[in-house]
Amino acid sequence: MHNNIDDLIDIEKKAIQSIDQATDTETLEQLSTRYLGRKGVLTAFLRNISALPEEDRPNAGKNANILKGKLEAAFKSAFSKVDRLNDADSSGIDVTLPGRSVKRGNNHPVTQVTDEICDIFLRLGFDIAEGPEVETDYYNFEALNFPKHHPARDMQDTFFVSENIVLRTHTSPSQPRVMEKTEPPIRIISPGKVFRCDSDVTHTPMFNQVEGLMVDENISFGDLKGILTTFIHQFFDKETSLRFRPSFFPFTEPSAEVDIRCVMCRGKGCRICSKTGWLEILGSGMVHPAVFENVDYDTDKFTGFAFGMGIERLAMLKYGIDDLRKFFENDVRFLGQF
Ligand code: 2U9
Repeated sequence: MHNNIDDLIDIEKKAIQSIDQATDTETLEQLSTRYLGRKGVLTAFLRNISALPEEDRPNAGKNANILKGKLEAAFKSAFSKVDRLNDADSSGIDVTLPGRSVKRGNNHPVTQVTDEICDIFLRLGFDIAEGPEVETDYYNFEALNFPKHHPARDMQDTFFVSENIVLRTHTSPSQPRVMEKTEPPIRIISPGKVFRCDSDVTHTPMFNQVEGLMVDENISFGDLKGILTTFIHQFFDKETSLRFRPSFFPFTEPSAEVDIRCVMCRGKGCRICSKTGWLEILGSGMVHPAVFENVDYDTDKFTGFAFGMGIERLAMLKYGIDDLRKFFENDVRFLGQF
């Protein structure tokens, strides 16, 4: 029977050695029962303390309890070591290795540029008005003053679903829908996909637009210039030079296209700006009175301006992208750069 300090040292030596050598849970459980169990070696030592001479009892008890603590700690760490080894063995995965970092995705550059444009106009007090991609001929053409035989209405330019239903060729039709239900003042922008029967190096059958509209009393061409200049300075750079060039659209009169100084050659003339030094970036104008009459707005009281821009084109100019098709190829090496 164990009953003195040498016995304790002996128990410790043997126990620690066996614990270190154990490679599975079962062996460790057996060892734990052998040393710490009810009928275990250490328990027996503690029971026998009463048989020791009185002066040896306190030391023997203290040392036995210290050893008990040591063995409990040794078993705890041995069990967790064996667990880790087992996990790695059975699944083929070493859970102690650091994890692989997960690549984060990002929004498509067209979505990012749309959001950026919308944010600028939201800060200028505009609301977002979205509408259907499959539109009636009425909202897509008639309400916006397209004459009956306008070339845009031709099957060569428009995808017809049926005689009176088209895939919208611009996002402006969302706007007479709002105007029919809302009295001025209104300030809205309409982002979204549009569809045109056109496909070559610089045209895709689907692309994205943002069209805008502001109507109130006393809205002038000066307001149009102010809002669009602010937009361009925020979207590109506050030093960007721009010009308003007369143009024509059925839904605006007078109409103007807006050019910025070429972002590539800064006005010297290059391939991108066809040697003109200028790049066309959006169309605009004062809303044609015929459009107001279609939505029952009082043309003596209200005036307004409208504008429209192609998102892919703006994204190409802002980021120096040379090929429109890159937006539609879904190559992560391209998309991941934004
Ligand atoms: C209403 C009245 C008028 C919206 C406008 C443009 C000029 C324009 C094009 C730019 C490039 C489309 O993507 S693009 O091909 N848009 O030039 N859009 S004014 O005029 C409206 C809108 C709504 C009620």
